[in-house]
This record gives sequence, C-alpha cells and structure tokens, in this order.
Amino acid sequence: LTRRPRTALTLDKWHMFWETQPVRHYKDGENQEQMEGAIDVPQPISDIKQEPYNLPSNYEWCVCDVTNDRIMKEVYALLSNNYVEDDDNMFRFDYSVQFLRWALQPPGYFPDWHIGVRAKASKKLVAFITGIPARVHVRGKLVFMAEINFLCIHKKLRAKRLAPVMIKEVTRRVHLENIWQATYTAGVVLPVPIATCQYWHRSLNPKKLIDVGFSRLAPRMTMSRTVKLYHLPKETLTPGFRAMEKQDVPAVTQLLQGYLSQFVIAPDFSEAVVEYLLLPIKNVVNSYVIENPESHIITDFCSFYTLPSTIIDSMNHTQLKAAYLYYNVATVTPLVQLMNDILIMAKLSNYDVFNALDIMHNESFLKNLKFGPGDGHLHYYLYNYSLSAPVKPLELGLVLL
Ligand code: NHW
Repeated sequence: LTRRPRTALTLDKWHMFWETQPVRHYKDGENQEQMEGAIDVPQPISDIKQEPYNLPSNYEWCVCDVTNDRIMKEVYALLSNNYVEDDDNMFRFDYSVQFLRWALQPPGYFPDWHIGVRAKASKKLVAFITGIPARVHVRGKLVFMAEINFLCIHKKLRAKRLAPVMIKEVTRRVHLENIWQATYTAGVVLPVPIATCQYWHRSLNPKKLIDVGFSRLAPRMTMSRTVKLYHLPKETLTPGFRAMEKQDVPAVTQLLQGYLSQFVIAPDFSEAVVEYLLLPIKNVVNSYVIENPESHIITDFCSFYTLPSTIIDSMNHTQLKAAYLYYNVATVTPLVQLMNDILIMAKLSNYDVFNALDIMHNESFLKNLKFGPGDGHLHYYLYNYSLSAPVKPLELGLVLL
C-alpha cells in the first residue's frame, strides 16, 4: 500500500462534487509545475445540454427577475435569513434589495443567470445562485468570465447535495453564452484557492462593536480610551476631496485601468462598467475623487460598498452597519491619507466598522490606520483556469461583492 505523501495542501477531505469539475485538485500536487490557462477546451454550443438539470422531484427552477419588487422581497427574505454567517453564528450578511439589484445588473447581464429554486407545492423560494458577466485580466490575458455569487440554500434543505446541482445549472447557462471560465470567493476551503486573503476591521463605533460582541476591549484599555483611540476628524483632510460625479467617469476609468494593470488578476473596466459600478448610490456604493483645486485634474479615487450584517442575538442592536473597501487609486495623494479620508466619510455617515482585505496595496496602510486583523479568511477561486503559481493577496486586483 503506498500512501500519497501529504503536503500542506493535501487535505484528506474527499470532494465528491468538486473532484468532477475543471478546477485544480489537491492531488495535482503543489510542487508539480502547473500549466497556465483553460483546463477544459470550449465545447461547441450545440453540444451543451439544452434542458436544465434535474432537481429533486418536489422542486423546480425559476428565474428571479430582479426588477420585480415581489420577487426581490422573496430573494431578500431567503438571503437575510439563510446567507453567510460568521463562524460563531453571531452575524449574518444582510444585503439590501437595492444592493442586490445593483450587483446583479451590470452592463450586459443575463437575466437567466439569476437562478432560483422553488418548492413545487408552495412555490416558496428555497435556494438561489447568480452569475454576472465580467472581463478579467489574468496575468495580462483578457478572459471573459462569470462571477458567481449569492449561492444560498434554505437552512432546512442543507446537506442534501442541492448545491452541486445549482452549480452545474449556472455553469450550463454560462456555457450557453459561450463563456467557459468563472471566478468566485468563499469563506470555505474548496479545491483549490488561487489566493487566501484576510479581512481587517477598523472600528468606527467601538462602543457598539464591543456591546454586540464584534470586538473586545483590549487588555488594559477602558471604553473611554478605546473611543478616543478610534476618534476621527469631523472633516476630510485632502483639498479637493469630493464625491465622484458622472463627469468623472472617463478620468476614473483611466486611473483604474492604469493602476489595475499591475495585478495578476484584475477586472477590465470599461467606462460603461465604471459608470455602473462606481457612481455613488446611497447606501450601496460610495466613491470619491480628489480633484486638484487648480488644474481640476482628477488625481486619486477611492470607494467602498455598504453591506450591513444582522446581529443575530443582541438585546440592544439589530444591525451592524459595515463599509467594505472597494477600488482605490492613489497617484498623487499618499494612499494612507486617502484611506484616512474615506474612513472619515464612513464615520460621518454613521458606519460602525470599515472592512478591508489585504489585497492590492492595502497592507501599506492597514496597521497605520488602526485596522486589526479579523479571524475570517476569504479564498479566491477560478473555474476552468489553472494558474502556474499561486497568487499572493497583494497580487490580486479584483474585489467581488
Ligand atoms: S460564498 C457563499 C456561499 N453561501 C453560503 O455560505 C450561505 C450559507 N450556506 C448555504 O447556503 C459566495 C449552503 O451551505 C451552501 C452549500 C449553498 C453554501 N461554494 O448541497 P450540499 C458564493 O456564492 C460544496 C462552492 O449538500 P449545502 C460563491 C461542498 O464542498 N461549493 O451543501 C459560490 C460540497 O461539495 P464536495 C460549495 O451546505 C460559488 C457540496 O457543495 C460551497 O446544503 C459556487 C455540498 O452540497 C461554496 N460556498 O449547500 C461555485 N459550499 O465536492 C461556482 C459548499 O466538497 C463555480 N460547497 O462534496 C463556477 C460556476 C460557473 C462556471 C462557468 C464556466
């Protein structure tokens, strides 16, 4: 009997579904040199299964029309009660309807990639998965992809192998559009992350964060010293700092294209996508530019999106208001100064916490601006694309919502 040598990456878990998919596998070995590019070649569209995959007999597929208020109420009810929780089940993501509409309808989106599963008898929505199209640079090569997100199965239907059917169905619909790669992130480890990132948190409302158990009072710290430690000025400091406007779209697109080209994985932003994703929408996405007061040139850009969490069992508070750092480009203003200003804006708008991943150049300001490392990790994945080497967080230029 010969045993496969165990490397750090060789987990003993057998992935019945993922073993069958065109993704990297642990048994591929981490030392073995990997090819770079598609794992499976595209099939002729006419060979793709025309009918949806079979669901267990009590369930049926539906398309969730995100423009329909009644359907969005159902999607919101499913996600707000059943979507991602932290390891201690204290907080659960509470994506708003407005946010979901924004996230799911970028230019060129496909309505039938917003997939629901209903109980046949009651018509209750019990599961959801979505894809949106995206153009992503992978080591300089432009790849058309689907970004897969919001995979959610009602708590009562877990561990019944429904997720693999949903993933196969979204894959089929993506293939029908002649797209063969996808990217997704998850808190769980699956075969095999291309990168593993860490969340960092900057307290804005430390008292509430401590009250609800999000953070703890540090040893030898009192509440009033903690509040003082995280205090922020009442106004931004950089001259010319202002909200992004429609007229800034060409300049912001140029800034982003220039900046993002240095990363191994990064979106290919057109003006249309920048206009859609980065123009401010209240309680969804905030974006700011620095306009040089004399030359009126836009030199820097920063943004965050709004993703509150439900506080599951708290007496005094029901929701944690969190800002998540999105895309930034600093060409003239030091990045740490730009980030200090965005923290000030979030504080002024009553956010409780500001979250950021250790991707792009974020590590250069996290400690300085009093972010602390969280216990959650976020793993990035590619579907049907193999990289010749793993990617460091600072080589990632892509943020998924
Ligand atoms: S990550 C958020 C995922 N959602 C949640 O965590 C919400 C709470 N949890 C649930 O609703 C962002 C359920 O636990 C879910 C699993 C639905 C997660 N990704 O049905 P079974 C995203 O949305 C595998 C991928 O019995 P369940 C990204 C698991 O490893 N696979 O489980 C989504 C196992 O397979 P294995 C995941 O607990 C990306 C199988 O599912 C997964 O009732 C999707 C078990 O299925 C996850 N997060 O339901 C992939 N969690 O092989 C897109 C578990 O290990 C791929 N599993 O036996 C690309 C597709 C497009 C390609 C186009 C070319």
